[in-house]
Amino acid sequence: MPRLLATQSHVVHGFVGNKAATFPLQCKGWDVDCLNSVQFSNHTGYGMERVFGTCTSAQELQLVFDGLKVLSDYDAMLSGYLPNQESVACMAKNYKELKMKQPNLIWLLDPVMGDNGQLYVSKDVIPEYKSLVQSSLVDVITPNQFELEILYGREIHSLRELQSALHTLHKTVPIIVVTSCSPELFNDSEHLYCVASKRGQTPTIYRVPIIDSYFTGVGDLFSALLLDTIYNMQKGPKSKDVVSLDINHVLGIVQKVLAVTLENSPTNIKAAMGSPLTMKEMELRIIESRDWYVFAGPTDNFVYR
Ligand code: PXL
Repeated sequence: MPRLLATQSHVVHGFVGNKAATFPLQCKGWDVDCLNSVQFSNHTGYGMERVFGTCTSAQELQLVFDGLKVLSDYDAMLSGYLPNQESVACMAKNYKELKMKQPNLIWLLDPVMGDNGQLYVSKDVIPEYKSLVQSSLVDVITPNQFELEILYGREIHSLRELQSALHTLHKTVPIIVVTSCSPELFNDSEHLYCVASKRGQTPTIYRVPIIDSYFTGVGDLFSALLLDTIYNMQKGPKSKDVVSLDINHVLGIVQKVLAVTLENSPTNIKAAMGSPLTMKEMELRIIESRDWYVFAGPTDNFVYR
C-alpha cells in the first residue's frame, strides 16, 4: 500500500483540505497520514466571522515532524493550504529533508496563495514558495493562473506568455498543472481550462464545462487524485521521462463529484460566498461519490488540444 504524508487544512465540518483528499485516496488504496495545518470548524467561504478554530503553529508542526522522522517511509508527500510564512517554511524544511533521504518519493506542492488577482494568505509566503519551487526538489506543482504568475514573477496575458512561464518553471519543476486559466486566455467564459505540462513534452490543454455555483475544496480533491495518477504513471515499466501526462481521468472524477454534489443539493440554488446555508449545501459530497474513485471505465474526453 503506498503511503502519503499530506499537510493541509482540517475542517471539522465539511470537505476541504485533508477532509477532501483523504477518503478518495483511501478508496484508491493509499495509506494517508494527515498533518493538519489548521483545525477550523468549517471553511472560510462561510464568512470569516463564522470560522472558529486554530492554526497549527510552526513549533507544533515541527513537533509532529520530529515524531514522524522515525516512522516515515513515504511514497509521496503533498501540501496544500498553510496559513502563514512560518508554517510554509516549516513544511518546506521537513519535506526537503524527507525528499533528500528518499529521492524517489513524489512531492506535490500546491502553492496555495490566492486566486483571480487576490491573495488569501499573507504576502510573506510568496518568497517561501518561490524558493521551494526553485529548489529542484519538488516534482509537481498545481498553481492556478494567479499563483503561476506569482511564481513566474510576471503577468500572463496570452498562450505564448503561458508557454514561456511553463518553460521557465520547468527548469526546476518536472510537472506543472495549471489548474485554472483566466478566461481571457481562451476568450471563453463557459469552460474552465486546465494545462498539464511535463518537462520536455508538449503541454495538453483540457477544457471542462463550468458549473455555475460556488464549490470549495475542488482544488484539494484534484491535487490528491492527480498525485495518485502521477504515482501510478511513474511506477510502470517505462522510464519516468517518456511516459506522457494524462489527467483526463482526474478531471472526469472531479466532474462526477461536482455532479453528485449538485444532485444532492436540496434547493439547487447557486451557493453564495459568506452565506452559511448555501455553503453547507454545496459542501463536496465526498462520501456519496465513493463509487467514482475506483471507477475504471471511460470518462468524457476533456482534451481541447
Ligand atoms: O482549499 C480550500 C480551503 C482549504 N482550507 C481552508 C479553506 C479553504 C477554502 O475556503 O477555507 C481553511
